[in-house]
Amino acid sequence: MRDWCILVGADEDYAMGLAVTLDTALGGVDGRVEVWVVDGGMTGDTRRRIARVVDRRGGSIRWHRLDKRAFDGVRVAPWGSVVNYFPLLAPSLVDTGLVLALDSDLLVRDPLEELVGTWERGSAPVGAVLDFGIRTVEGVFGPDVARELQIDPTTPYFNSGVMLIDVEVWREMGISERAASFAKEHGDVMRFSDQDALNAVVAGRWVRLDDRWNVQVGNVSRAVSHDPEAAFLLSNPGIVHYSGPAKPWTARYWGPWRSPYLEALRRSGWFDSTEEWAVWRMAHLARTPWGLMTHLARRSRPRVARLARRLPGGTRVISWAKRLGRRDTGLE
Ligand SMILES: [Mn+2]
Repeated sequence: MRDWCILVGADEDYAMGLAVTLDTALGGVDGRVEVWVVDGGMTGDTRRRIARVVDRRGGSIRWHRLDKRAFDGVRVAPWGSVVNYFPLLAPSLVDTGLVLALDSDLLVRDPLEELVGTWERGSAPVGAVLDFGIRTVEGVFGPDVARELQIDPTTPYFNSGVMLIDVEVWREMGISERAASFAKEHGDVMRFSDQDALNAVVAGRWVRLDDRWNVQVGNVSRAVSHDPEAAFLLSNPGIVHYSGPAKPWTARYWGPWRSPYLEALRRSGWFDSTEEWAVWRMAHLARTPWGLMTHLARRSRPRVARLARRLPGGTRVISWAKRLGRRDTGLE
């Protein structure tokens, strides 16, 4: 076993995303990696699927059931959950000196050893990527509150979606305890969850990792038209972070890196069979505007049609699609 491990945390809503994160993360690592999963509420079936994903890639899975009472009263973003605080469990769970804490909305493209290999042990409690949207702590707290909290307002602000945790330094500085109490006491001035609390207590003593290790698609793609660096990042990310409110496994997501994500989901080991994937894909497309129609119009193979018939209203959609198929809509 190596001297670093992966730490993730998710609930039922993010489980599908967790499958893609873990499959793509482990895909680029040779040999065995320990994967700690903080379970914020998953069904037995979901746990079975996640375990399979890790097993297929030769990882070794360790489960930890989140004790929500430990985080009673912390601030949670409206779209988030208390399981977002899973990185705070690093010092009490793992035996390794270095932990890679990953969000469950990632697509890992480059070998993680390249990232882990850059870390200089003992240099800081955390290595992370500068947040592409917020940049400095005053972006969250405002200059006055930041000063009241005794943090320089211009302190760089990191995104917590991809973090290298140096367990010894983190523990010495009491980051977990201090972040948890910050999130309880100062919830009213926070905008997000763990990320704000961690930035407040780390207060700039973090190492900036190369931006390509956490390309936050929402913010980066909005900047593409006026920022050549953003265009470069978006064209070749080491890790894609689907940081916006629409997640890529849902029908609402139409942003960059959509198709590669769905392809990665198909191959992730989440689905029990090709047929289960095909049925899921049909239902997914049916929820997108025009999606199913154009998909069927493009390739109305008998197999696809047979599967579509199983869905409510499937037959109607097929004849609709065939009619539409005579002209190319250019969608999807
Ligand atoms: Mn995220």
